[in-house]
Parts: sequence; C-alpha cells; structure tokens
Amino acid sequence: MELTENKSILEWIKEKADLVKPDKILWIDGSKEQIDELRAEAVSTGEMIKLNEELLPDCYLHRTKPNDVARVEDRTLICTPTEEEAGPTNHWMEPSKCYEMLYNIARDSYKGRTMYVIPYSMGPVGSPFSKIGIELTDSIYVVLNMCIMTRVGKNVMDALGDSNDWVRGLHCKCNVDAENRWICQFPQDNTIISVNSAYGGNVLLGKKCFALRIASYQGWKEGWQAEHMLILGVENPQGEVKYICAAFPSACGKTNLAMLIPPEGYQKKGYKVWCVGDDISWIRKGEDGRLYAINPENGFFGVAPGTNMKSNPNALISTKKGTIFTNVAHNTDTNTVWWEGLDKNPPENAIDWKGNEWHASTATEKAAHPNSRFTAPTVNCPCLSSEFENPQGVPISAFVFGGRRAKLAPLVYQSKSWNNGVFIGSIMASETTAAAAGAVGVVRRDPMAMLPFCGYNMADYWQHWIDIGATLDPDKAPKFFNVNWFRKDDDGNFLWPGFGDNLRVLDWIINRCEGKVDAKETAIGYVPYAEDINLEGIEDEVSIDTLKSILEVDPELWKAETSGIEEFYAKFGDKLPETLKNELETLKSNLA
Ligand code: OXD
Ligand code: MN
Repeated sequence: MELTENKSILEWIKEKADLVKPDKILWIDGSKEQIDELRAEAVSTGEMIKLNEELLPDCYLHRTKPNDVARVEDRTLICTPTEEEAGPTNHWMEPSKCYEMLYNIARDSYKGRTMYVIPYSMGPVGSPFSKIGIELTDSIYVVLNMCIMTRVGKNVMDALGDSNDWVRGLHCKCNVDAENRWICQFPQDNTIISVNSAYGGNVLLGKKCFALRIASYQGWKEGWQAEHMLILGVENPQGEVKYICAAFPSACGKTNLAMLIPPEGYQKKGYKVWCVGDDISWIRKGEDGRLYAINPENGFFGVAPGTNMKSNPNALISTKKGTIFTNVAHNTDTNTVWWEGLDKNPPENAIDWKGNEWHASTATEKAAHPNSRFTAPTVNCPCLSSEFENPQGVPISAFVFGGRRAKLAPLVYQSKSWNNGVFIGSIMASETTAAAAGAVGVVRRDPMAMLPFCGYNMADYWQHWIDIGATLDPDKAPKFFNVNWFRKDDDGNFLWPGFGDNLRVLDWIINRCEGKVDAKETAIGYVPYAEDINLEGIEDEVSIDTLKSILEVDPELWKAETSGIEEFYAKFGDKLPETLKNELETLKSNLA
C-alpha cells in the first residue's frame, strides 16, 4: 500500500518504475512485522546470515562482493550545470549527460526484483532541522540498513504532506559491476542515483549522499550547515553539559572520540561524556543567536576492525543487538562475528569476509575486511545523549578540527577568531597511514574532513562558513580549535596516549570557551600552557616535558606547510575567499 498521496512522490516513483521495471513495488513502513519478514526473506536467499540469537539477538551478517567494499571517490560525481559549481575537488559530469548514462545502466535492472520504497527522515520527524527523502532500492540489505540508520515510516510521509521538498534517491544494484559503478548527486534537482554497488557508503543514500553532499548544498542555499562532524557533550561534576562538534578525516578515531570513556580521575570527580552523533552534524542558528546541532542519523555505521572493549566499549556494546555486520568474519563454532582487533582469541573455525574457510592457526590473510562495518541502532549506545532526539538540537560551544600530523600541529591550539577558525578548517590535512593503499606519511588535504562530501565548490563552502560567522554575535559563536592526537617522537612512537585521555584536551577547550584559562599566543593561534592540561594519573606516561614538546610550534615546519597550503589554495583560483587569502598572508608574516 502506498504511504502517501503526495503527487510529486507518486509520479516520480511511477517514472522510475517505468524505467527499471520491477516485478512489484513494496512500501517500507518500518514496522517490526515487515522488518522481520524481510530479514527472513534475506536469510532464505543467503543474502544475510542470522547470528546466534542468545549472544547477538536480532543480529545479521552480510558479505558484499569483494569488488565492492568501500566508497569510490573517483566514481562519485557532483552533477551541477557547470563544472565550476562542483569545483576543483569534486568529480563532475554535466547533468543531462549523466542522467542519460545512468538511465541506460538502470533501464530494466529491477526485472525479476522488487522495488522497495523507503520513506525516511534525516533528523527527528518534524524537527525544524529535519529533511525527508525517498530511496528506491532493489536490495533488502539496503532496506534493513536504512531502517537502522534513518527514521523510516508512514509518519515521515505524514510530516511531509504534499510538499515537493524531499530528496529523490534511486539505487540500482544491477550486477555490482565495478566498471559501471556510479554514485551521482544532482544538487539542483535534490536527486541521488547510485548504480552497481551494494556497499553501505555508496547505497545507504541518507548518509554521505544526502546528509552531506546534497544537504551541504541545501544548507548553502538555505542558511544552515551540513558537516562531517561528530557531536559530543561533556558533563562536568555540577551537571552542566557543553557540546562540541568535531571533524576528522578517516582513520583518526572519530567514533572513539564521540563515545569517549573519561579517565578514572575524571570519572571519580563526576565527569561524563555523552554521544549525540559520531559522523554528521546539521547546524543552524537558534532563536537565542547560538548555533545548534542535530545528528540527522539514527544509527552508527562504524568500522569494525580495531573496535574492542578497550578502544571503544560503548561502540562494541552498541553492536550487541539489532545490528547488521558487513564483511566481518563469521565464527562458525559460536555463530557470532569476529574481526581483527576485537580480542586476542581469533576463532579457529571461521568463514572470512570473502566467504572462504579461515582458521586462526594457519591464516595468512585477514579474516575481516579492514573496512568491514557494523550498522547499529543509536539507542543501543550506553552513552547516548538524552538530547539525541531533541528536535531543537544542542547548543555548540566549540568546533574542533584535527588530523594526523607526526610533527607539525601541536596537541591543541585555538584560533584567533571565527575567520581564523575557518582558515584552520580549510587547511586540515592528515598524513596517510599504512591502513590505506599508497605511500605512508603523505599529506592529504581534507578541508573540514569534507573533501569527498562537499556537494558544491569548496571555495563557496568556505565562504558560506565565513558568512555564517558574520551573522553571529562573537560572544555567542562557537570557538574553533585544532587537535592532533598523533604527534610522534623521532623513533616514531606516539607521544600522547589518546582515547579517553583526550578528555584532558576537551577539558582545556571547554575552559577556554568559558574564559577560565589563559593561553600562549603563537604564530598559528593560542596554545595551552602545559600546566593547564590536567595530567593527573598519567604523569608516568606523559611527563610535563613531553607535554611541552607536543605543544611546541616549529616555525620552520610551519613555513614549509604554508607552501603546501598555497599550492592547494591555488586550485581554487579567483574563487578562493579573500578572507582566507588574507589569513594565509597573516600566518606567513607571523612566522617570518
Ligand atoms: C564514513 C566515512 O564511513 O567517513 O563515515 O568514510
Ligand atoms: Mn564519515
């Protein structure tokens, strides 16, 4: 049964059904009965494996094709009318040409299959922040993941009414042919088309495609922001909670920070950390003139390897029920899952992520794919914020940027102003790790961690940040910080323990926001006095001299960095905001 009478939706579905020719059309209402039926069907066809009901209730395992295990940035297109609108950091194709290419791939591809119609809301249904989408898909795996990651059901359609303001999403699994795989965003048309993939980031269209690429464009046009940022709340012993939005490139521990466990000393004093979101923030000015953020998602799509009871117990606990695992190993003795870094007991009898037998004692390859994932409901998270469902969002005290820099960036520094903060976000970069293919230690620029997710020209995006700042009363505007958990000594050892101890840095950040602590002005911004970072309980691990060394700003390294920034900025030609050009000049003269 159709869940709406909205003409723009019904006409669009008919048009797409005429193209892809499904055997039947099924609306997804998000009900437990329907989800159970779809799970049973996916198990009967082998698309999913039901895991041990006692140990992992309502949990399932799915394997993608080995050629389809990650996002594909070179096949992700921003289809604006002109190439300049997409900008130099996006791959672009002219819209009509792209539609034609995609329709030729999609034509008749649902024959013998069902078209599932998923009405979903990004953000709490009815919140002023929220936006609605429809995803058409021929994959039960996608339906079940979307039912975790977003809010699905008839109430979404009721909230939309007959409005035309909704995001169109068409996913066609086709033959999962890597040569014809395309993930295309049409920002002006509120449209996403994804073909020949069945991997999360490419096909759960609410996430990267909508909540970042399309939404960043919508935010630009409508005066709000969609950012690749976690949201966490730090509660002090007096029960006051301050909220921080933080952006990091991949492999910098974003989910771990979002669900941080305070060090023992902090716990004893009564500090708590609450997770509002681990990946995406939608940000708007509230009536009181402050910026507020929501997490538009309803689940965590986290990387499994490395997640364990030490690194991130809250994430691990979140995966214990109602979770879909993708490309992890299947422990066939217990009918549970395993991945590298889960524990020190790899299963002797397992099936690896490719579907082959795997034995810990003789294994030469990894059991789980390095980008294997869990899709877990946010409600499972023990530290989920009580404000998670708040339709007004949470007030933001600080924006935190970060990356992996062995020598350059200090543990933390604060920007000198809003525009200087935008500059710091725009020069974000991370050194590549052994986890990714290619050379190790190469600097990859990733402004605001939005490089693969900005749905328009990055120069316009920076100007949008600057324009938002101009509308805010400086006393109410969030402050900007940059952190670097990854400083190394000359032997390549990390100097900062990271994980829960990062709260010591967040503590300083919050104190700065409240004007409670002084800082040292340097060429790049305000750096803490070492004595102001609380080392109680880790003095043996981090001496005050070590701390001083990781707070140091080396002008020679920074001078070299400014050449890298200049080179990166040059890509944007005349579109580079004047403000950022000036910020770079100021940094250069500060260093001289
Ligand atoms: C993610 C990503 O999956 O940023 O969140 O790649
Ligand atoms: Mn992400």
